[in-house]
Amino acid sequence: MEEWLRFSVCYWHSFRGTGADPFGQATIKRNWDDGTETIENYKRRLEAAFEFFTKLGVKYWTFHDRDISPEGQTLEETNRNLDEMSDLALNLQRQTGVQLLWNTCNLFAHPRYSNGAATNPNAHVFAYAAAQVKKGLEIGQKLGAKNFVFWGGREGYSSLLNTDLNLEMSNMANFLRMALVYKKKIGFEGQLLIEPKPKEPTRHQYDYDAQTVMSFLRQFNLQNDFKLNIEPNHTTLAGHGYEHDVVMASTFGILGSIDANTGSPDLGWDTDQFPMDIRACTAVMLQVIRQGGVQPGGLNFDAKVRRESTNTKDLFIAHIAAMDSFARGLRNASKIVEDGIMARHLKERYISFESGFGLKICNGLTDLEECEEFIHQHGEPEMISGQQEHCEAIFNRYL
Ligand code: XLS
Ligand code: CA
Ligand code: CA
Repeated sequence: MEEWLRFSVCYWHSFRGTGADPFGQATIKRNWDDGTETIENYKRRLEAAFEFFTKLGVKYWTFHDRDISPEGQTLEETNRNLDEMSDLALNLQRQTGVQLLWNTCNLFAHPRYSNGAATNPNAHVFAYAAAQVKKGLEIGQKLGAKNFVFWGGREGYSSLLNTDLNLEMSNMANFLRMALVYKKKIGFEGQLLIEPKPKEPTRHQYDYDAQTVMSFLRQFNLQNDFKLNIEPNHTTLAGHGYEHDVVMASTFGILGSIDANTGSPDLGWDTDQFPMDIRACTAVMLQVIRQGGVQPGGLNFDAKVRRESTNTKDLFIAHIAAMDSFARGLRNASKIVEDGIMARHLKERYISFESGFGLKICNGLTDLEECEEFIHQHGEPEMISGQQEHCEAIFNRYL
């Protein structure tokens, strides 16, 4: 059971305290947090977080570098802060047994990254971001991270009038290649993940959705070294259904982890809400079962309680109820797989490709002339129902 449901708490949303949220949403002030940018406050916050993970019984956590330690005046000072804070994190991990699902670098909040990090028109900023990722990989290795995430919140454009698309995207590929080389050099074994998102905070982001990132990776020959961290709230922001990118990425063998949250279908932005929709959780777990689990990834709750949910208890309820939703999703999905009714339906729909001329098409053994000849012999195809409503009704029986 546990490996199917490898839950992780996102430190950013639940614990980083009163710092300004890059999306302008308020972060609730908690009683362990005095709101200062001091190392003492960062330590208190981290200790509270591990107490929370332990009470919750969750086995994994995730963070951005800047969530756990303050930025200094220079890179040296910033890295010293990070060394000190990651020492504490390592101790807390050892004491509690909580492991790091992934860490990542915040390459989007600081004003230096306003015009992008890896895709910045200024080479100096590119170098800064690269130095930050170098440190991030070292910290990931130190804390035994199972994965390392790249989320390109500023990698995109606000106007095409001042943007060299080709240069920016090839720089982004070089940036990722440099990270890959360094990861291998230091022996960091975590899986590298890219998290797609179409927009917000940038108007257009290059990592638009799963299919876009897959073709980018192939274009630059990086497809064997990166997988995707899919966040369904980003998927819906890209105009797709909730589970679309999970299914898409998984179908092509590149689903690495899931930031298991949801948006508000009536709103058009990234609300990062806790996943409470059993239908959606069932659809995701169905795909997770089909691919045999997402390890070394997991289900990370990249979600925040609503601004109005001000009790510490709300933080517990949110995580517990979200875990329960996925547990129910897993149960439903496993029943769907066990019964095999939906799988039989799917197989039946494509039965014409299993033999005869259909099999020839599948195997790439025919051509346009032969298809024309086939039509001359067989005429108009029979109309076959897609039976969507029937499938929806069957699916509903499991919820
Ligand atoms: C923001 C993203 C971010 C990534 C990590 O929308 O979800 O939190 O998961 O940088
Ligand atoms: Ca996310
Ligand atoms: Ca998000």
